[in-house]
Amino acid sequence: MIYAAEFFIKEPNTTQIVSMHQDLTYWGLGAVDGLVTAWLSLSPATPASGCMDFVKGSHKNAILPHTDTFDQNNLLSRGQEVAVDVAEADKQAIEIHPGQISLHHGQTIHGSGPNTTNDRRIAAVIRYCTPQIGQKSGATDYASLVRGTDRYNNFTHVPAPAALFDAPSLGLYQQIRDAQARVMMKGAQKSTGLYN
Ligand SMILES: O=C(O)CCC(=O)C(=O)O
Repeated sequence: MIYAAEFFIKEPNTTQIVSMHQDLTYWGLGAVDGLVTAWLSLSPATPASGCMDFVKGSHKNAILPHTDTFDQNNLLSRGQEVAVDVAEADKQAIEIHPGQISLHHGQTIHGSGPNTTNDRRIAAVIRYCTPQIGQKSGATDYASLVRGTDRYNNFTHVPAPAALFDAPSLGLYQQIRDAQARVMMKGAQKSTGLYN
């Protein structure tokens, strides 16, 4: 199933970063193996343009405590940062080029630096999950079946949009976003503006 699809765009010569974090921290899905992010590079992702840095083997950790920084310079919803010191030597920059993907587990510690180049750094991110996992907070959660059969019914199935920007699909998108934001922003003292 596709759990989420989004763009991570850094404009040329900007300071925005993604702090080191584990994706599963605030998603309400628990510590699960059944979720992987495919990060598709649509422009060169290099150390200079702010490619992702990963901590090798870090997916074997539990979900670690995170601190909300609410830093406007951070592309994450609450500016969350893993509350452990990650040594520079433990970060592995993964340089990839248009058409290539990297895959990361939901507990892998990762982040990225600023884009210091004259080109946009653009990634299309697709988060795939197995139907066995599901929202643990009790809230309704959503995913799109892309192959096989869902025998678990943990997610409300999202159909493909009937047409580009058609009103019912946009309405459903807003409903999904609101539901996921409520889980993701639970307990947050404020917002970085990504979710109201
Ligand atoms: O695009 C980035 O720099 C970070 C993306 C990210 O954290 C993710 O896809 O989980």
